Amino acid sequence: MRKSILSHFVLSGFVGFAGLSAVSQIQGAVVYREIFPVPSDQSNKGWEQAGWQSYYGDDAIPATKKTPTYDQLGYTRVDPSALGLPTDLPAINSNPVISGLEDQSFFYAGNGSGGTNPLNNVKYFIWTDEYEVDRSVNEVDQISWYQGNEAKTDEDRVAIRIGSQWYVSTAVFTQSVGVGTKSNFNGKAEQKIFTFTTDKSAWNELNFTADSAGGLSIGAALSADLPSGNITAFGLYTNKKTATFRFDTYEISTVPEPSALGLLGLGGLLLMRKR
Ligand SMILES: [Ca+2]
Repeated sequence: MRKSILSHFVLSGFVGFAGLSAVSQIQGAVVYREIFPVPSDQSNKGWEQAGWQSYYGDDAIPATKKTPTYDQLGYTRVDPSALGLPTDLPAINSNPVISGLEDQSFFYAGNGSGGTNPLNNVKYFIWTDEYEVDRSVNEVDQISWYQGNEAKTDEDRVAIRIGSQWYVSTAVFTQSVGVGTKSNFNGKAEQKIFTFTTDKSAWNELNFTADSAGGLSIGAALSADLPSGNITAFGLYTNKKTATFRFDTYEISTVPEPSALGLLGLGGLLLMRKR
C-alpha cells in the first residue's frame, strides 16, 4: 500500500512537472545566442574567433581571403570600440568558453569607402555552424537579431541550412533608421524578429558554394514546405550590401514540436483528472 501511494505521488509529480515544463517552453526557450564578445581588455578581435564565417560577391569569396591591397580583418570584425545591443547578456551555446569575455561589442562589416574594400554593392552572407538545432523535439519558434545597417534600404534575410541545403527567407528586414556611426549602434539598432514557419512561401533555396564562380545566389522557390531535419547552420544574407553592416545578439528560440506538445498536454490533462 505504501508503495502504491508513493508511486502515485511520484507519477503526479512527474506529470505536473511535465505540464509546467510545457507551459514554460511554449513561451519560447532561447537555445542559441551569439553576443559577439570581446576580451575584457577590449582589444580588437577577429570575427573568425566568434565561430562565424562570412562570404561576399557572386563568387562567394571568403572574407578571410586576403588580397595584396586589402586587409580583411580591418573591415570585418567583432567591434569592441562601441557598445552592442543589448549589452552584458550571457552567450548561449555560442563561442568557446573563454574567461574574460565581455558582451560590449557587435559584428561589423565595412562599406569600402577607402576604395580597396570589396564589401560594397555585393551579396553578403554570414553564418555559423557552431550549434545544431534539433527539430525532432523542439521546433524553431523565432530567429531574431539587432541590426544597425548604415543604409535603410539594405535588405537582410534569415538563412538556415537543413542537412546540406541552404534556404533563405523571402521576408526581408530593413532599417527604419539608418545607423551611420558605430556609436549610434547601442541607441539605434533595431531588433528584427523572423517568426519561423516551414511554409514554402516563406523560403527560397540559397545556392552557396564557397569560393566558386557563381557560387552565391538566391535559388528556386520551394515546391514543398521546408523538410524536417536539424538546422545545421544559420545566419544572415543580403542580396546587395551597399553600406556598413552591423548586427548583434543573434538568437534562436524553440517551442515543443507539435507531437511532443500533444504528449505533454495529455500529461497535464491526466493530472487535472486525478485532482
Ligand atoms: Ca554583443
